[in-house]
Amino acid sequence: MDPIGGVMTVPRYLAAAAVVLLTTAVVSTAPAQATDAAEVVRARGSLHDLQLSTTGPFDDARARFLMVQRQGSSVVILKVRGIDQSVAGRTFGAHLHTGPCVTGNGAAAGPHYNADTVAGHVPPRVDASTEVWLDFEVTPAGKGFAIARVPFTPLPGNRSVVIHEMPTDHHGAAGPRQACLPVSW
Ligand SMILES: [Cu+2]
Repeated sequence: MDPIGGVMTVPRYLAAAAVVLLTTAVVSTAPAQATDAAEVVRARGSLHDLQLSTTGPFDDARARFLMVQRQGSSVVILKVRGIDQSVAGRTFGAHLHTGPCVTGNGAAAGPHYNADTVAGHVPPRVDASTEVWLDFEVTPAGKGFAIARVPFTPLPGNRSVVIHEMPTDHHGAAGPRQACLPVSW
């Protein structure tokens, strides 16, 4: 596991399954018993600007989000495109936050979704196993891709993926909030 980027090694079959789900128009749920079924959460659309007073690299960007929850763990994928190519090669922090994605209001997204906090642990552990960290490096074509696997299943709500200005550090901090994608389920 890379504690900085939050991108963990994912079993190849899981990554392949997740990519297929993300790129296929038709959703097919697992055919196994109900107890073994996967919950699939999807979101897509233009990013909402959280820095309205300045021009930013995500002003014209779009994103797709996929989360597959199964047997107590989740595989989460974030794909971003339309990023300004001037930031190619830079890494940006991104996380699942508890609150909604509201244009111009970064605070509305609230703190990171943290499974330890949800479980009532004080203080909560903050790392890529208790939170969904989706840092990505921008390609020369202005795209970003992140995949993470976490040993918990985030609870439903009106939530958001927030993209920050910096890579995520050991404390989970990544600088000012740049843009967000609404994720509700
Ligand atoms: Cu964040």
